[in-house]
Amino acid sequence: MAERCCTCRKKEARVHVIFVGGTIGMTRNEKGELVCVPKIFCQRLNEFPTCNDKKYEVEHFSALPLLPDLPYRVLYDVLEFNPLLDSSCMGIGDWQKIAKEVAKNMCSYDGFVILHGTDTLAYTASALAFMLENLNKPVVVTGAQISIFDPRSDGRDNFLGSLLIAGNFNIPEVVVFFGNKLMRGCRTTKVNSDSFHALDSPNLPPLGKMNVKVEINSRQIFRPCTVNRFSLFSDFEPNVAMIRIYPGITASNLKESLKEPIKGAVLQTYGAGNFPRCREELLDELREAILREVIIVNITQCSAGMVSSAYATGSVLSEIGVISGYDMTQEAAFTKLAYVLAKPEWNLANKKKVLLLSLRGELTTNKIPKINDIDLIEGVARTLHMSLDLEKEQMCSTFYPALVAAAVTQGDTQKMSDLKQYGADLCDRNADGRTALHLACYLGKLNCVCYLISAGCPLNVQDRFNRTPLHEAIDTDNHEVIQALLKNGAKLCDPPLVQAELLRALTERGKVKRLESFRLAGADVTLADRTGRTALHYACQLGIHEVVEYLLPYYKNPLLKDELG
Ligand code: ASN
Repeated sequence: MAERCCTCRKKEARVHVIFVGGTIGMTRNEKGELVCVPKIFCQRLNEFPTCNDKKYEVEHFSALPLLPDLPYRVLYDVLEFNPLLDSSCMGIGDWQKIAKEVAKNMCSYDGFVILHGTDTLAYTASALAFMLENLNKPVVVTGAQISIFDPRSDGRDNFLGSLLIAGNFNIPEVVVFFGNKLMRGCRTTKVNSDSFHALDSPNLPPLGKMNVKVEINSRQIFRPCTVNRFSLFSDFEPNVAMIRIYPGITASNLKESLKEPIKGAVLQTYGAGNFPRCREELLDELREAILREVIIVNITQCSAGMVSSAYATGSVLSEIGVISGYDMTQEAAFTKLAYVLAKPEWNLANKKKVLLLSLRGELTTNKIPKINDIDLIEGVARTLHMSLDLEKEQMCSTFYPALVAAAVTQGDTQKMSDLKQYGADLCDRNADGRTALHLACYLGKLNCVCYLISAGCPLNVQDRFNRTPLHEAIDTDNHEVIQALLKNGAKLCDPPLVQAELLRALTERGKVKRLESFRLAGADVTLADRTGRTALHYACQLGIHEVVEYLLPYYKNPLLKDELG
């Protein structure tokens, strides 16, 4: 469940609805044409009892009736854009306006619903997915094929379903809810101009369905492995072209589409990414544009599937430097390219690398999927016929610590990041109060230590023996690990007398390396114990030369040095 807004009453979720335009809220003019009329939507919304529980009044919010199978009653307010737009009139500026409205209200609501025309809804959903970085709340985009005010309309179900999803589920993504299906926003495309299933996600199964039951496939939810705070990046490169290859396309047409000031182009090729390889003059145009640092991304014209280098007609493109767009929709490819091109901190090479990555779950690479730990958990759940969320949760809390520990032992930060993405808490403590960071420090796995620190794991956490990760690093003489811990705020928390006792014990055993580890971690090797004697006293008394030699430079007090002779 999304972290509830602290101002909310228990069991209430607050959703901010942004009405941008589109058929969903249109009415007919005197000529019978569908048009957006300002203010009508909010006024007439009150006519629908399913969208408005009049008995439940809360400030300026409208309330949905409480549904038996969903935990939160959804309260919502509506902001209407001015002007209201048919989505075919929308562009980058409108995406930015929506994103800014979401970002401005991020802390005050549990979720967002964007009411939008269907024609370019998939473009807006993809653009928002990239702009809203490190999103941690649901942003549900929806619309309708028939106005919500017509006697027969898909708009009411789409609106209601979107509100329920935005208020009841922890889905940190921009999603599209349409025709009872919940889909990842940057995977959707408009597929039908007549059907109530106007939008689809051809290359990714739905994230959920609203039939008799509301079923959310939590494994499909994209959870970024980062602890970065939500931020808005609303710049887009406006000079991005979409070029569709067709039989007989001329070199001059292609040249025209790629000419200055174009900075990037989405190339829609045949089938699995095939290009007329025999047309050298077309390849020359692409080569020339790439030389001018134009980034070209290859996607398929087919309504489903991905580009690959199965055919020579496809591999020729990667040979000349065209980037694979894998199975991205045209909407995702276009908005991703415009987003990546606008990033000032990435140079050309980095932009090309980032384009090959899945930033918001918008693409599937053709790497062979391997059976992973998560499949193992799912498999066990299925075998044991576990269906209740509570049972699964209990099983995960048993499995995850062991899997995280195994990943640390293997020094596999990718696995740790996968586990985190699936819900493992990397800061979890076991029965002894020990964390993955204790283990990583003990094993000297510097990469895991750094990963866990960046994932926000507490540094000075004490297990039931009062040992911190720093103690583990000292006891295994992992100096690099000690330094990484200290640099990020770890502290030696033992009282001075305890430290002095330890110094004495190490001295008596001649442990020079451990003394150095202890000193590096912040211990003062000149500390005196209860009797006023220091490690150097004991080293001299016992005649342990290497320890005396090691300690002497740290004893700045010349009198003491003299006295010890
Ligand atoms: N032309 C409308 C729009 O995209 C279509 C719709 O919403 N169904 O705004």
